[in-house]
Amino acid sequence: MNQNNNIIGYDSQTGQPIYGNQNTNIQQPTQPQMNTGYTQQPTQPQPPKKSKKGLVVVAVLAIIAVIAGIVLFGNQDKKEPTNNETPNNSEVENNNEQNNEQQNNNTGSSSDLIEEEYTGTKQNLTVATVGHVDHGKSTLTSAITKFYGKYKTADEIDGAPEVKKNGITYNASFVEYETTSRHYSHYDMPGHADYVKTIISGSVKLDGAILVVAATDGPMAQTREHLKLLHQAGVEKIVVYMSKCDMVDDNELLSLVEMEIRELVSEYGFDGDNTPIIKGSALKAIEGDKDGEASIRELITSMDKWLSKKENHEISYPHTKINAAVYVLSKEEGGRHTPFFNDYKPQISSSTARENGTITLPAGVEMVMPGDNVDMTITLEKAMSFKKGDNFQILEDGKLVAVGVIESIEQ
Ligand SMILES: Nc1nc2c(ncn2[C@@H]2O[C@H](COP(=O)(O)OP(=O)(O)OP(=O)(O)O)[C@@H](O)[C@H]2O)c(=O)[nH]1
Ligand SMILES: [Mg+2]
Repeated sequence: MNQNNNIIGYDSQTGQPIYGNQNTNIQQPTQPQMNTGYTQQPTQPQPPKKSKKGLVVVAVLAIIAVIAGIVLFGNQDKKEPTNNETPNNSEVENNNEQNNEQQNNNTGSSSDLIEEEYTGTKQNLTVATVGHVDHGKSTLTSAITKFYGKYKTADEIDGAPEVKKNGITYNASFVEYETTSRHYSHYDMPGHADYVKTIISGSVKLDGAILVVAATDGPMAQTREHLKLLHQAGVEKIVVYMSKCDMVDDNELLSLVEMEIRELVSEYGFDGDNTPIIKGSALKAIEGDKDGEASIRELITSMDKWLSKKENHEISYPHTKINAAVYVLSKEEGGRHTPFFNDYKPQISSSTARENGTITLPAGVEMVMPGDNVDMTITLEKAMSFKKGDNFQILEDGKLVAVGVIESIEQ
C-alpha cells in the first residue's frame, strides 16, 4: 500500500530502510490498525456512582480520558509495530535473511565462485592444484583443507558450479587455508578445459602451483600441458606432490618417477633440481594415516619455503610483435561459430589500448576452432604497451572472440 511507503528509520544493523506511515499513526489515532494492541491498554478506573448528573459527568470525563490515552499511547508507540507496519517489518527481516545468505555464501567454502579478497594480516598467495585427469588433485585439496582449513570432501571440491568471468565460462573450486606465516587462496578445477581457460584468461592469477602426479602413472599428457600453461602465464615456481604412493610398493620405481618429473619440470623452464617433490598419499591422509598426514604437512612446509609471492615490478613498453597463448571462445560462450586461419586480422585489446593485429599460427596448425587453445604470434599495426604475463582480449567488430596471455615479446 502506498500510504505505508514512508521511510521512518533505518535498521541499525543492516542499514535497510524501515517503512511505515508516521502521519497515519499520529493523525488518525482512531483508525482500526491503531486500536489493535492498544484498545486493550488499561482504561481509566471508573469513579463510584453518586448521582445521574454525576454519572454523565464521569462518563464524559472517562471518554475524554480514553481518547487522550489513545492519542498519547498512539504517539509514543510509533516505535512499536502496528498492523500497518507489520508487512514492512517483515520486509526488513527478509532483507536480513538475504544479507545472512550473502554472508554465508562468502565464508570461503569450496563452492565459492570467486576468490574473496583476503583481508587478514598474513601474506596471501594464490595457488592451484594442476595435473593430469584423475591424478588426485581434488583429493589432495581436500586433505589440505582437513589439516589447515575448513574441511571439504573431494566430491564437494569437484562439484564446482559454473561461473563467468572475463567473458569466459568455467568451473573452479576455491578453498583457503593458513599456515603460521601465510594465507593461501587455492583453486582446484574439475576439468582440463577449465585450467586452460582460467590460466590463459587471467581469471585466476597464480603466484605458484602444486603439480599433482600420480606415482602409478608418472607424468602424462596433461601434466605437460599444465606445466606449459603455467610457464606461459609467467608462474615461476611450483611444488610437486607425487600422489597415490600407497599404491606403489617399489621404492626404486618411485625414484624413477621422481627423476622423470624433475626432467619434465626443467624442460618447461622451472628449476627441476631444486623444486620440492613430496611423495605421499592424500587419500590415506584423509583416512587418518600418520604417514599420509606427514606428507601433507611436508607439502605445506615446502610451499611456505619454496613458493613466493609474484611481485611484478616490470614496466610495460610499446611492442609490435608478441608471442601468446590464446583460448578461443566457444560458440556457446558467445564466440565465433567458424574456425579462423593463418593471417586472421582481428583487434587486440588491452586495458589501455586497442589495435589491429595479424595472427600467425604455429607451423603445422592450419586452422583454429572455437573452443581451442593455441599458441600464436601477433603482429600489431601500431605498438601497444605490454609485458610478459599480461592478459589481453581478441575482438572482432568489438565482440570478444578470444583471450590470451603474453608469453614472450619479439619486438
Ligand atoms: N590410493 C589412492 N587413491 C587416490 C589418492 N588420491 C586420489 N586417489 C583416488 O584417485 C581418484 C581420482 O582422484 P581425484 O582427487 O578426484 O583426482 P582429480 O585429479 O581431482 O581428478 P579430475 O578432477 O577428474 O581431474 C579417486 O578415486 C581418488 O580416491 C591417493 O593418494 N591414493
Ligand atoms: Mg578433481
